[in-house]
Amino acid sequence: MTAPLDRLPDAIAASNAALRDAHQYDLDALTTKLDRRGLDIDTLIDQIAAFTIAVPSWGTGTGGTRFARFPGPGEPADILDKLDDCAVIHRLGRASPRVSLHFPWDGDDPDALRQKGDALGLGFDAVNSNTFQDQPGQAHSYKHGSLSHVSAEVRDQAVAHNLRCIEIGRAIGADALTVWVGDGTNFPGQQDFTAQLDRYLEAAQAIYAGLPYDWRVFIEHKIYEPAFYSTVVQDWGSSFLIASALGDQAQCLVDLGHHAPTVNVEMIVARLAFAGKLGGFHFNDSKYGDDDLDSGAIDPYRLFLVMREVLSAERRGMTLAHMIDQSHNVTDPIESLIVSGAEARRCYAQALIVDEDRLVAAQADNDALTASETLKAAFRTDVEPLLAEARLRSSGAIDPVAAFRRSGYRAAVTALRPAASGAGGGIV
Ligand SMILES: [Mn+2]
Repeated sequence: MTAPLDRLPDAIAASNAALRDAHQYDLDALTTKLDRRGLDIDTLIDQIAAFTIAVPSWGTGTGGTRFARFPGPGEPADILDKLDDCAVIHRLGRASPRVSLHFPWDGDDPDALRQKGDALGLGFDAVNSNTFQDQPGQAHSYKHGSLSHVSAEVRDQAVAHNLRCIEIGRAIGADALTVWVGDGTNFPGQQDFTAQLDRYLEAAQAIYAGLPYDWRVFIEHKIYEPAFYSTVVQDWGSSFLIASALGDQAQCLVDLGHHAPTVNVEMIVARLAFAGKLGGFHFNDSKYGDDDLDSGAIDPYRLFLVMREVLSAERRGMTLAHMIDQSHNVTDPIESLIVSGAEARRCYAQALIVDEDRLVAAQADNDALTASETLKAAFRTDVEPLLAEARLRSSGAIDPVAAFRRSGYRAAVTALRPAASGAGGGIV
């Protein structure tokens, strides 16, 4: 029997053969159009190929909500299965050569992780700690918080876990730690805001002190949930304050879904970049809150505007960690992660073709309409042929979802992997 991953090359070849002529026709048409603007197609394709985005190990299984989880067929049973799925995503989409791991969900065996990553040709992006959930056999509970807990024993336990994450991360070649805590309150008066932040900062300093010299720590904020009255690291202001207090190796991570619905997220990105404290992203999309929907599924224009700020920051020399953080409930997670990586690249490509000279001139003339139309002209451009060509040139699929379906990978792993339990809520 063909091993599931070995089904991909033939499927990619057959799928590409069927689509190649139409793709070339579309690419030629777009080349002609961009040529008129003086844009070099090969340069653009190289820039697009250089934009990569890490997939989250936890996103390869069906997420679920606090009501239920409805697992799909062939769900990964452990982190090694998850890494296989991540390899499928990258081999088809060519946008995600790295995986972001979450501990202790992903075990405690760096040698096994590294060997599997090497065998699959995958690297590792920022590692994530989890102090928002209790694990079997854990000495102290995080029910009432972790890094900001009133008890020093709980805080110490949370710090020790983060230090272990760094240790595992070093062993697998990662160079950053993302810290998100669920700490907060459900009732006014439940905790003192100031004392709580004091405790958080002291614990965060102990983690920071354990960072290797070439590592970064990303502070991730979130407006609410699981705490519904107040959250210790609730907004970019708190995140900036914390990252500033910790030092140069601490930066802010922007999860696109962690803000109030009307907040101007692209402006937050610009502000953090201005301050030199923008470290990375958790890409996803949302309609109401931390919905963790697929990137670009709800508001692709906002994703494009965020990507303009990303590109601007990178053009000024900043190194940003691009990661996906999504929960897939009604789709095949592999397909969602392929499409989400492509959507991020699409908006990045559209940002690359913005007529910046025209935009700057419009701004200088207070010509708001031309400024807006300049952005929309780039956003309206169908850059799919550029994305497909970037994939094709690196042995990926012109249409990665079509190639994935043709491969029969999901059916093949379903036959091999045990059926997943639907019990309990999903990830948060
Ligand atoms: Mn996140």
